Amino acid sequence: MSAPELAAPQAVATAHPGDLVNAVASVDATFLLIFGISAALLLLITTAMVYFVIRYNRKRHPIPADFSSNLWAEIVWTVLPTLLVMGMFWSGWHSFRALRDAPADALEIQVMARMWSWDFEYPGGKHSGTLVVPVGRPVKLSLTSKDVIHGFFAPAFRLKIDTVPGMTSHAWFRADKEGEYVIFCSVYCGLQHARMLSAIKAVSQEEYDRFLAENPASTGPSGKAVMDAKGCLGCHSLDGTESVGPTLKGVFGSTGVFVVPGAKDKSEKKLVLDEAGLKQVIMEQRTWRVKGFEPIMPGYADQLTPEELNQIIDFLKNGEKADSTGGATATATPEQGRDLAEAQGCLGCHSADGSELVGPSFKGLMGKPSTAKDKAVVDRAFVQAILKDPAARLGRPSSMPAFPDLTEVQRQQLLLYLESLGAHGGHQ
Ligand code: HEC
Ligand code: HEC
Ligand SMILES: [Cu+2]
Repeated sequence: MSAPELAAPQAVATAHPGDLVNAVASVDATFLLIFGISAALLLLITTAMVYFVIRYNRKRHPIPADFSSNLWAEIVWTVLPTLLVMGMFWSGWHSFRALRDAPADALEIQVMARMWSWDFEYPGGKHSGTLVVPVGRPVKLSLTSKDVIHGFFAPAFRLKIDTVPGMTSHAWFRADKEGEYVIFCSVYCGLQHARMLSAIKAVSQEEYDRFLAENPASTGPSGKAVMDAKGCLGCHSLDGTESVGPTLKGVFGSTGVFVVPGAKDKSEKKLVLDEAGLKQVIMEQRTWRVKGFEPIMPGYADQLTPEELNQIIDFLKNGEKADSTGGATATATPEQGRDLAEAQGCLGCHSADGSELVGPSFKGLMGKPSTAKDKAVVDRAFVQAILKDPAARLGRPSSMPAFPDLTEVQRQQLLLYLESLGAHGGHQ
């Protein structure tokens, strides 16, 4: 990654005649104007002062002149400063408007600040920790904060805006040159404030499109559509409520407890509902049934194509936001986990290299005794629990936030990532 540069983006062409002034140029012009006037006044006043000190010292001028008023002097020193101040105000107002009024065709991106990282959400629902934008296109930011007040500061675009919890503020900019521009947090927001860095990455439109497509957030929940069409949703909810059948929310990766209804043998059979398990449950004409439910679910062997089955499993696994482009089931990888840890802000508090930030480093964390009250070893179950409710798992309040909205697949990605950083005392 090349070092973020602070240079002003060049105005290559005014692709948007609507934004009369380029905001960056306008802010700079105001700055120069105010600086110029101040410098001129400083020079003028200092020169006059030195001149008067020499010209009118007591030796040369033993008897002071005595006069009570001078109409012209009063007019000049009232009117001139007023004009100067009004000129500065007019220029400032002009650039303020240029900074405020986003062009109507601007690309809208949601910005969420939190301790101690940035989250950018693009149209369509994709998230990232660095702000990727197409070059030449105006970008409108809607900014807010999850916890305390932060400040979005992108000097290259002369933007500095507070992000306030419970309030949405707006800003816009346009990168006219490809490159990377640094983002700081400008409001002191706690321990890791100084590390709350990110960047605006201005790329070509094609590269931006590719970036968005990399992990399409929701290109239509085709797995869900299949389930709707095949009637699954008549018996199964997706929101956690039980109906005729158990809810399918969070079913992927869970362990189902099955029995054979009416059989003398009351033994239970446990089945992990992963790809293979789900396939069995959905396709086979089963005698064993989820404990506590009626045996009314039909077998779907002759009703679902392998493609459709894949789409359903894909949906159950990844939810609506997952890739559903071709029924190819996405598998969790440590790299996805790393990206997610960055996007979710974990890496603002946890390092990957063994250094201590606010929280313990992820490096070698798995298998280590935790900081929890019961000193339990950090294993998969521990991480799952701490993500859901840190205070409950740790047995005391903590600055580690809860992540209740992660999907099962996302938690798997994070686990794989943690495991990829090695286990405590483990072999590497
Ligand atoms: C007529 C109602 C009905 C329909 C239609 C139906 N199911 Fe079911 N399903 C059930 C019932 C009842 C159970 C629990 C008893 C059992 O194991 O069959 C169940 C169990 C399941 C389970 C196991 C859940 C768990 O928590 O262990 C899965 C997965 C499942 N169904 C998926 C599907 C899919 C996918 C479809 C559509 C292709 C579908 N079902 C259609 C009624 C239905
Ligand atoms: C605002 C800072 C912050 C963020 C963001 C954060 N954590 Fe933590 N985390 C902590 C702190 C502090 C602890 C130590 C718990 C304590 O002692 O209070 C901790 C503890 C943990 C532990 C247990 C380690 C141990 O030894 O007890 C795990 C695992 C963990 N975090 C994972 C994550 C993951 C995964 C994410 C992102 C999804 C995340 N954290 C986001 C601050 C944070
Ligand atoms: Cu901050």
